[in-house]
This record gives sequence, C-alpha cells and structure tokens, in this order.
Amino acid sequence: MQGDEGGTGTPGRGTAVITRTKPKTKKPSLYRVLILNDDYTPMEFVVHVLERFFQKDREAATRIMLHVHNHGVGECGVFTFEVAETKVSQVMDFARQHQHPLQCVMEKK
Ligand code: TYC
Repeated sequence: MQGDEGGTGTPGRGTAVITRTKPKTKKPSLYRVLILNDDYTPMEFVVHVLERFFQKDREAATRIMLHVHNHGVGECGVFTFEVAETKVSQVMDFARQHQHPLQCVMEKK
C-alpha cells in the first residue's frame, strides 16, 4: 500500500525514495580477434588485411603477420562482441573473395 516494496518507483504518502547517485554501469565483455597461420595465404595479403580491417600501420601489420607465421596464431585486436563479429566476417569474406584459406576467429578474453 505505502512505501515502495513493490519496486514500482512510486512512493506512498509520507515516504521517501533514495535515488541512486552513482550510475550503474556494466562493462561489456571483450573479445580477441585472432588470425591463424596456413601454408598458402601470401604474407603480403595478411599484411594488407591487418592494415585494412585493423588499422595497423605497415610495421605493426608485418610484425603481427610474422608472429602468426612463426607461432601459428596471433592477435589482431580486442573488441566488443558485435565489433569482433563484424571484423571476423569482413576478414573471412575478403579472404574467400581472393580464394585464400586465411582463417580469422574470435575468443572471449
Ligand atoms: N604462412 C604463410 C606463408 O608462408 C603466411 C601467413 C601468415 C599466412 C599469417 C596466414 O595468418 C597468416 N605464405
């Protein structure tokens, strides 16, 4: 009847509502976008992918590409779910268009 026990936000007569002062925020989960090594995709193509879809300069792109070439997998960037999904699709579509077997995946951090 009175008060806000029902959680409606509507106080009864003669009651007070304590409002939240600090806004309640939720940090979005983050996802790593990874590229995988293979024996066929040209090194130059991978460097181009890193420049085009991950805004890497040539030096950073080359370093990541060589890391993947030598270690099998490497990180292109860390993004929220939707952005990571979009990056993976863009890379996979681009690789397919050029008939390269390059694989790109995402994993929760
Ligand atoms: N291993 C490939 C080659 O020797 C180059 C390469 C690097 C392919 C990174 C994929 O994600 C990759 N041509």
